[in-house]
Amino acid sequence: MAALPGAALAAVTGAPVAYGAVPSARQLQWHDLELYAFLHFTVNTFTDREWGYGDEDPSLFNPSAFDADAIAENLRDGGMKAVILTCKHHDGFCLWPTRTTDHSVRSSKWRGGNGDVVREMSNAARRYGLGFGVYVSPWDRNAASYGSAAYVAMYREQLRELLTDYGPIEEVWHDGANGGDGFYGGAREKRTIDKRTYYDWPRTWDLVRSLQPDAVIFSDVGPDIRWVGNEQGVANETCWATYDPEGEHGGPASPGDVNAKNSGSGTRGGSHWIPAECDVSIRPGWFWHEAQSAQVKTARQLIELYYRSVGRGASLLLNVPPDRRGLLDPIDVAVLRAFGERLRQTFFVDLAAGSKVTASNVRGKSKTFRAENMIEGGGSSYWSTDDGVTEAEAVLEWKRPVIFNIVRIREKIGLGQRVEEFKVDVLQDGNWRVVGEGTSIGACRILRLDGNVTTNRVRLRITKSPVSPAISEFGLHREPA
Ligand code: FUL
Repeated sequence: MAALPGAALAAVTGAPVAYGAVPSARQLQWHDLELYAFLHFTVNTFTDREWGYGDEDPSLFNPSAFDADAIAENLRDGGMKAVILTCKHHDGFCLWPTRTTDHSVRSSKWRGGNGDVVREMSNAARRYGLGFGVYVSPWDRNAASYGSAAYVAMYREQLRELLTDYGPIEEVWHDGANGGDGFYGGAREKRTIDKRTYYDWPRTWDLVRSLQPDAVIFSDVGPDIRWVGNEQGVANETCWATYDPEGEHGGPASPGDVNAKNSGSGTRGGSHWIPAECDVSIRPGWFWHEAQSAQVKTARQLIELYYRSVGRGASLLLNVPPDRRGLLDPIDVAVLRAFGERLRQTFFVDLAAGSKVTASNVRGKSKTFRAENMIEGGGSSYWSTDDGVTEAEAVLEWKRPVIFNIVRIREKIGLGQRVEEFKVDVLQDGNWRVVGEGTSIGACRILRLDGNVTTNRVRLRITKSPVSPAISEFGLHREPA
């Protein structure tokens, strides 16, 4: 059959080819969370310690008023999208009635030995619309078998229980910490393991994948989510989602053995998509200590951390430890509420939405890739340029001036992390003035400007990119004073 007239002219420009490593479906889902909570809770809450030795009497664990719903409600009001519970910390005490050891809630007085913190917390999380994740410490200072193959089998069994019996799991958190000495069933000695080989991580991760294919796996080195390299809740100003981890002394990396100097920035052009997670506690310690109640971070400090983590393409994992009642401390709750409220006030209105948008180049002159896509929300569509056009600008215009102090930009990360440098300008008195600039964008880049800006024209300039940019969001917001 002859070609239809005009068919050659109508050749549609397809989507840009993905650049470098791209996120998996489970990572894309995780990117939407951005902000979620950590709950450090165990016998340490009652002994006032950070790392239990492993010889704690299980009857010490006896929260007087544990209320998972109340905790979940507080977290939701604080803007959290999920919660990760320390189901077992280094001391080995299990917050669920595991079949692998007696060292658990089953041997405590709490709920007459019939309680299950993991059950109550996971159910409550879902009731409040929060995802649920599990922290299970690979290091176990209680287990007599620690250091032998039998312990690794036990660790996997604990994961199997948690990943089978508690519904969908959002994230599985593998800590790299290992201090060596412990109770170990009464041996009270130092046990050293080879961090690279002992846990045989690839096998454990296969197990996680088979039981919870949608869960992301966190460790110092991924495979899905990487540690940011500090416990202050801060990513590098330039933070790539791509990453090639290396061991502390070079060579292959594994949990507990990573050159953390590169964790905050990632690797430009790295071969894997392994975005960073910034973990930090609202208090100096990870567990609740009464003596630290005067040192709870303020809502302003948390906001600052939000911009230095989420605002740099990473996530913020904020620890808010339950107290001895099994509730969040009222001081922490007040801070959480103020933090969540401030985020809502800032991001509720997007001033870009009411603008008229023009661009220096639109891919194939097609509606599919027009610059308006950046301000129309939804996130699935994006502005892109023709192949080979790696510098481009889009201008937003309003009839009446707008006032803002926050710029939020997102790339269409399904196509990889593309942009390397960008600038944001505003038109004032007939001249363009640079008000913000940056490097990596990725899932999210937030610029906090130097005070309020009033203008009726804003320009986004992509100034360096190896390939055509693909921008899914350009938002303008006003953070209250
Ligand atoms: C560290 C642990 O040693 C701390 O106790 C805490 O759990 C923190 C989140 O990770 O490696």
